[in-house]
Amino acid sequence: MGFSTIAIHAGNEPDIATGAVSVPIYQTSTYAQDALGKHKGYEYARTQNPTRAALEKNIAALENAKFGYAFASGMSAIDAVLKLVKAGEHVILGDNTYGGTYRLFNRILSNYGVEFDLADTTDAANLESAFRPNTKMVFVETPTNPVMTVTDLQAVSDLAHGRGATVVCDNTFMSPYFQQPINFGVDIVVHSTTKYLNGHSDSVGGFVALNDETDAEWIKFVQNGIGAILSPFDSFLVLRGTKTLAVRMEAHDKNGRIVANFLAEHPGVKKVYYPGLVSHPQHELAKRQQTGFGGMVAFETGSLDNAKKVLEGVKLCTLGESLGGVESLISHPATMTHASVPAETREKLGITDGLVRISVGIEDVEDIIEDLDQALS
Ligand code: P1T
Repeated sequence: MGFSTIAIHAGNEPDIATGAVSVPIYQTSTYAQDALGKHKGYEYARTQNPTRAALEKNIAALENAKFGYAFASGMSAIDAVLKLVKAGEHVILGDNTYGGTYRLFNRILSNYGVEFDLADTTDAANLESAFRPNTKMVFVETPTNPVMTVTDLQAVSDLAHGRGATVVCDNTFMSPYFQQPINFGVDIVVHSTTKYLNGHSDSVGGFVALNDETDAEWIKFVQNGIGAILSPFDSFLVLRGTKTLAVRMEAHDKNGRIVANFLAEHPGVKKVYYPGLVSHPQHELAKRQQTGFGGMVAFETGSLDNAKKVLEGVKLCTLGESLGGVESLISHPATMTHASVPAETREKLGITDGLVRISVGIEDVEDIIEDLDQALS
């Protein structure tokens, strides 16, 4: 079956009780039991909820995974995956990830004995030297937030599996429409569903998709045991969002390419970070691994002053955190999404004070270009 057919139908069977075509929001905290130990498969809503179960089936299918679990946020999904790692074990973390992911390792997990090192995962040799005897996991984002570097998922998976490590990929920027990491050997896929999967900037959520049954049992145990579950209403919203994922991603991609090319030629822009540009150092890899380039574009304005002029000069694009919604959002990674990354690491990665990030929406692209043009001038 094709992607859109799966997106529209997986998990979306008509409601057994009423025939409702749209999965109802089962807004309940508990379920009546027929007799002691006799129930319909639902005992308590932290443990099971039919709306959440429908979404879990849906996104797992889109990621080509057997199992899927929906969480209260992208961060809680990532945290649940890190519960596969014990004190004294080691994780290799891609050196550019969402700032909150870095903060989770650096400020929280480190307090519980989880060891980690940053590595430039775009370079296999570099990655190889980061392995330690106790390395349990390699965690990458591709393309990365915000400088859009691309990691070769098959190469990383081959290397990590040779060392007995699990590979996790944050697929938030591509969504399963443009990239299915499991097809390249990745073991676990995580998402912030807050972004493209929901797509309308009106819900915060996260997802874990995987094939290994033992790890899946543990993730499910953590989901219930810690309780950072996605609510029935948010599950409904994301389930509604994924039905149009294909058409939205096509539109984001079309606009993203046009905006990236416009910026690349603009005299006020020093550098553009977008894997769809032939000038991107990993353009060929991106073409191989992704079926599109998406709507995330970052660009260098040269200084904080220039960045401020753009960020405060836009009229259509909204200055704000987050991404992946239908509306164009513009942000300043150094002081917003990546403020928790040390200044010298930011500088090394290209997350300068002059860097601006746009989540290109699906408005008429001429209007987005006109807005950026007037802000840049
Ligand atoms: O915000 P939350 O749903 O908890 O997701 C965290 C997260 C995880 N992974 C990636 C790649 C992300 O970009 C994010 C959240 N990012 C932003 C809020 C942002 O503006 O970049």
